[in-house]
Amino acid sequence: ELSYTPSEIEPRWQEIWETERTWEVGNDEDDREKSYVLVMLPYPSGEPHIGHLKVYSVGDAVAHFHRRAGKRVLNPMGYDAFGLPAENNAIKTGQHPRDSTAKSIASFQRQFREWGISIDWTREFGTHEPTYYRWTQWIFLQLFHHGLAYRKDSAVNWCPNDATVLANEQVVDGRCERCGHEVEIRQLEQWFFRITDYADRLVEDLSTIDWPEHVKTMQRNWIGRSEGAEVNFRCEDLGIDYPVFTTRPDTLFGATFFVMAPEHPDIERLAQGSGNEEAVREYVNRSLTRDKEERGDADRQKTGVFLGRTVTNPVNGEQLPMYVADYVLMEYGTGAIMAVPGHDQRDYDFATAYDLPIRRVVEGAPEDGGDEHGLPYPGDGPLVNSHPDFDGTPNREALRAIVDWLDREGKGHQSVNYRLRDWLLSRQRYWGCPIPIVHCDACGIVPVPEDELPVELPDVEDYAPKGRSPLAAAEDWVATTCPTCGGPARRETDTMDTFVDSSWYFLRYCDPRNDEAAWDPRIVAQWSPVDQYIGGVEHAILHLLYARFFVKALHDLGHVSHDEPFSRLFTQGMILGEDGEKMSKSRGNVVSPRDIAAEFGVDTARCYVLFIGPPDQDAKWDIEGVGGVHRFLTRLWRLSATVAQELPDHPVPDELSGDDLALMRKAHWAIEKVTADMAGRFAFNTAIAAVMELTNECSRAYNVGSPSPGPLRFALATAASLLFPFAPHTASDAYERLTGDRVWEEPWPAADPDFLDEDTFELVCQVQGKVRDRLQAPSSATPEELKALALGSEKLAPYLEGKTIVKEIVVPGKLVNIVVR
Ligand code: ANZ
Ligand code: ZN
Repeated sequence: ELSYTPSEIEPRWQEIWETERTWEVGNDEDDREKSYVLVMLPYPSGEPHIGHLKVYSVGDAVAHFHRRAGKRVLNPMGYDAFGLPAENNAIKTGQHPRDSTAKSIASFQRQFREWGISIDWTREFGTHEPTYYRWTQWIFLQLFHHGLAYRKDSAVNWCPNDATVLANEQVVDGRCERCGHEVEIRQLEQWFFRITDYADRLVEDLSTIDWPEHVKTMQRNWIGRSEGAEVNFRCEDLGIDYPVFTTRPDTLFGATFFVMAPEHPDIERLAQGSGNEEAVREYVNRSLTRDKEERGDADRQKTGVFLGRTVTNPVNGEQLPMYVADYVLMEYGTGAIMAVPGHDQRDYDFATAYDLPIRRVVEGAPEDGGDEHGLPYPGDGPLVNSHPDFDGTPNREALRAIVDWLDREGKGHQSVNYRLRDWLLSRQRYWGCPIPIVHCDACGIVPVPEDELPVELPDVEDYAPKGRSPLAAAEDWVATTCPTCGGPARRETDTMDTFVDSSWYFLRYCDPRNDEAAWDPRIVAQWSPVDQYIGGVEHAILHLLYARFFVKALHDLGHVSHDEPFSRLFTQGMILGEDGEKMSKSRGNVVSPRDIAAEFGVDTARCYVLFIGPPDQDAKWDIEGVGGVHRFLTRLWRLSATVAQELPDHPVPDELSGDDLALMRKAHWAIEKVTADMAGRFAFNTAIAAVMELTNECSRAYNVGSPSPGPLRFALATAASLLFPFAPHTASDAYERLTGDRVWEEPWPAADPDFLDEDTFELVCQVQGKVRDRLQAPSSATPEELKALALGSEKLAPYLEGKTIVKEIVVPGKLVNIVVR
């Protein structure tokens, strides 16, 4: 009895791939089409988990499929080694980040090899290596020289626990994305990338890439492009114009009050002398401690305080009372709004709470809700109660006319607003890429000359965060000379956000050992863009937006020729614990890929994480299912080994019948099914299921002893060949036993149409709209053929006799209706 022993099979094949450097690919083009298949690089903190196994199994299946489809595949690997996870892990375990990172990287490397992932190891790097971050610094300088990296004093998100600033993208529900601590607002000098310059293109170009719709929607919402107008409201008392941003200038005649954000710099001044100073000050102080998400929440009770002043509505001269209220945010628009309670829900809630007038200026009824007057009404319709020139005019038309009028009068203009803010990239942390800048008293901010890069991260004794960067303590390193005047200067001590490192690594993979430049543009052009990018949906906004921005900026600066990094994106779902909860140490439901591999073999683990369900969806771990997959691999391998040993190596005969024909048909059916599942929609689960079906047919045929050796060998070798992208070791072994060949050197199998059952459907045949027959029709039939089929039906004949056919209506794939007279 032959026994399936993954512990023997798997290392044997891994060694062949390793010593023969099977998965390496050079940069010399040949006549094959290129395919850049990339899985997001891991953060090396701790050990790889089951989610890693899944995502790299997905990537590997795609890479293998493309290779065997005749493409030249680039499938590299690296480590996103800087940043908070690595540093926090280091602080927790008391090791220097460099050591703990190196240890984690070694663990990832070992497991990638043990999993048999087909990586081109010659291109590997960690983003913390000076040979890499030298070029991260170089890119920073390119952006700096073109005004796309700048420093400014601003209110920033501060995590007191991690003692660092956070980008807006890293604040979730008012809390630090990493540690969950509540975020505070602090006023600090920080470095920014001018991503807002690219807001329009980042929205528009989404239409040029093949990404899941929900990811595009998340990016669109994050960028939050709004078209509207800026309109000036004058406070006559102070003689100051306060502009507001509105998407609805058509509702200007419905403005009944005016609201400013608590952070608005003029609040104190406005309240002065109103008799309301104390209440205003108290309200402002209270608001500052509330987080933004909560303030923006539509359902929250609206609060505010009267400022004791009015502004003039530019379209009708009405005096509108001014309020301070925390539902208006300082970061958006101008930090002040005109309130139109008749048509905006938040304004309506505020007006009801403070007994302010509500006026309808657009006709129409809301789809749901609204008060007894149908207000607030957010929709479109003709204007009312506005101005004789506009009343009766459709509001969208009036909107344009009103903006033109404002423009002519100098009281406003068309404007586009974005939710997106510039990318705050500086961090007061140790474990990151140093910002290549020095500060000189005489010359100010001076970039480090390119030939002095990299600015290496010095070793420090104490790398724990304490409010200023730990680098500030490395005095020898900080003290330097100014590249411009030669006088004494100080190095910038902040480091870069780790998202900077991962915004260009996919370019470096193309030309990873280049020490003259970040890359050779011709080599990058040859591989780019990434054809298939694979990773977690948690990166839908941050990483994917930043990388798109980098590529567009580098494109504009002439460093790359493409301007979208990832043509196609796949986001994989999570593997949940057996209890349906997210796997976590505290829940005790964590499954370790090493344990599973040790018990069942790597191929079982790989196959199972792909078989568990559609790979873009979350799925529950199920140990029974693991056993099922293991039995399937065992059956396939054993049968292959047995047949290879027992049965002669006959070719498939030309004339086939009975079980032989059935088995050949099944094999070709499986080829077609797996190919379609792989090429179209990443349906690895149904692809594996098809190989299981084919294997079962082979077993059945072998057990009843009916098929000839040729067809059985062919069907089994086909099963192994189709299984290869998912279980490469087992498949290679089975295939070699059956054919003597290496499966990865074989082209992807093609289904022979002669063996494919033609697809049919049920054709409904009607006369005068009444169903008279149902026939099986080939899916490929033309409308003419369908008509002919229906007209030939015996059941229709009595209804057609003696009649004249006036019309035949054909609905392909469904019915034929014959109209007679
Ligand atoms: C009058 C109006 C009437 C508005 C109406 C809406 C509906 P989006 O679409 O998200 O861009 N707004 C402007 N600045 C704001 C701020 N800093 N804080 C809170 N709200 C602000 O939203 C634009 C609308 O949000 C603007 O248009 C403004 O209210 C409000 F029937 O102006 B609107
Ligand atoms: Zn100087």
